[in-house]
Amino acid sequence: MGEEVVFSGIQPSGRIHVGNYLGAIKNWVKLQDQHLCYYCVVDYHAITSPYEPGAFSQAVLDAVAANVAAGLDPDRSVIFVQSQVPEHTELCWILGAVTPAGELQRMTQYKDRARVRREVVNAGVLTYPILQAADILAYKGTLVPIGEDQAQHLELTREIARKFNAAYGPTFPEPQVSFSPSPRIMSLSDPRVKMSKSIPGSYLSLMAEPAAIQETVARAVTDTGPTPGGEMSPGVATLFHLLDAFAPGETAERFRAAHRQGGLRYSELKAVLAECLIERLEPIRRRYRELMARPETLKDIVRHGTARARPAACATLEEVREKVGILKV
Ligand code: AQP
Repeated sequence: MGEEVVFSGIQPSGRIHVGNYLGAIKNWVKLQDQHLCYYCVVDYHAITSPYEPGAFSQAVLDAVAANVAAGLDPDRSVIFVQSQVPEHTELCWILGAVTPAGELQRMTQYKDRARVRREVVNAGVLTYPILQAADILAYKGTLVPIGEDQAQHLELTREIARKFNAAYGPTFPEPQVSFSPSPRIMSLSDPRVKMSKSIPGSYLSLMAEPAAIQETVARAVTDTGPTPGGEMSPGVATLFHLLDAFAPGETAERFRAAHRQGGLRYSELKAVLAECLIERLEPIRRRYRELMARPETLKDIVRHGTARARPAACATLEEVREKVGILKV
């Protein structure tokens, strides 16, 4: 086992998509061979966005199934659900006492939801990054594999760790970020924004059936007109990112050469990309279906992960409570 303690999380807030996979999960799978890895379905984060309570526990199991189907191994990695380890929320409260409120208001994700998406913003959206810091620091995480959209939150986690250490003595490492080669996959319907579970039409689900893959890829935005200097437009660049990730190298190179020569036919590119996606995602889809048919196995995975995560989080909390001066009777 390597020396890094890896922590990362995913929200059970919709269909897990190829952006989540290429930006995060694929990297998680690789890291589990070398390090102690904690991978968490962050359900308390997800309830800060509109959601369906009656379907929520199923959505959590669905996220567990998708991650295991994509290659996370419950024996090598600690796979668990945030709410099952209440030390995360307790640590969140304590860390809130060293977190500057102004920093929270500066977070792009908060500003985006408050202003751009015009949601009624609850306090949980504002304090979200403190809970994220608690998730990581409860395990004294040193390496955090995430997509680019989470980089600002991780920077705040580092600041919170520094502030806690300065106030109460050295306790937490400052976790480092780990980006995959595709840290930001853009939306298929609007390449100016990232692919996102909560934006219908923006994403391609990792579990999509062949017909849905063909349809989603066929609908993907390419060019809205000629690009200056024959540059690749953002929509076409996204298709090439997917091609690089899911097609054989020579296929991507053939289409790149066609683009350079001005002879790229988008319909052909999309058809080939869809075929590659169908083939490469088929084993994930099959494992996912098998797991979803066995809810008890999924619950066992969560129980097993919780039993491994909780002692580590409890040990950190005990140390933190003592340093902060909390009464022990
Ligand atoms: N488009 C993306 N490209 C690369 N990485 C991405 N991630 C998310 N979108 C992309 C990374 O996936 C991990 C899990 O994400 P999350 O579920 O915690 O939340 P998110 O980033 O907010 O994901 P979504 O899909 O956009 O969900 P909603 O719409 O619910 O907010 C993270 O490491 C993230 O960086």
